Amino acid sequence: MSDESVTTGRGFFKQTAGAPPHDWMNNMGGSIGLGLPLATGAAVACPDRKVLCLEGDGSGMYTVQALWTQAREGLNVTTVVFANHTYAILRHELANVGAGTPGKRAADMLDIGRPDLDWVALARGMGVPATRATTADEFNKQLTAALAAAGPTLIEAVL
Ligand SMILES: Cc1ncc(C[n+]2csc(CCOP(=O)(O)OP(=O)(O)O)c2C)c(N)n1
Ligand SMILES: [Mg+2]
Repeated sequence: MSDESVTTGRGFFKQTAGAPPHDWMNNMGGSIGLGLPLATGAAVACPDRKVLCLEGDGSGMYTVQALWTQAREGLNVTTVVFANHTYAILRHELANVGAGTPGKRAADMLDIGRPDLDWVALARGMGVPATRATTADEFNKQLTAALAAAGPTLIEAVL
């Protein structure tokens, strides 16, 4: 597991406590952009193991080119991008300091929509097969297929 899921991921430890044995790698500092290259390196180091990368959409854009490396090297990585079209954690931080409801200019600094990123197109454009899940049922089917596939895959999980 390469976990850079940021606000989506806070509950995953409890939910995966009884899962088959796995290693869980998190960002040890605060600098985002680690998730995709970390997954890439893990797949190079352990070609016999599946790597699942849990990735925030904002964080993923910092190092999106890692997908191309995964395609070129045929690496066994499934990336799930949590597409909430925002830097959600920074919105929470703004609220936590008591700054109130952000105005338009502040909100624009925290939102990464307009245009929304098309993660399926981004991945395919770098040679990584990709699908979009808009329901939990679609996600379950796509994740099952992705984990069974050899080589890199990406699922855009629309939140
Ligand atoms: C290199 C770097 N640039 C900027 C930041 C500030 N920062 C912290 S979290 C974050 C946004 C994360 O957004 P996303 O990955 O979409 O996760 P979400 O909060 O939406 O769950 C940013 C820009 C940082 N920590 N590191
Ligand atoms: Mg986000």
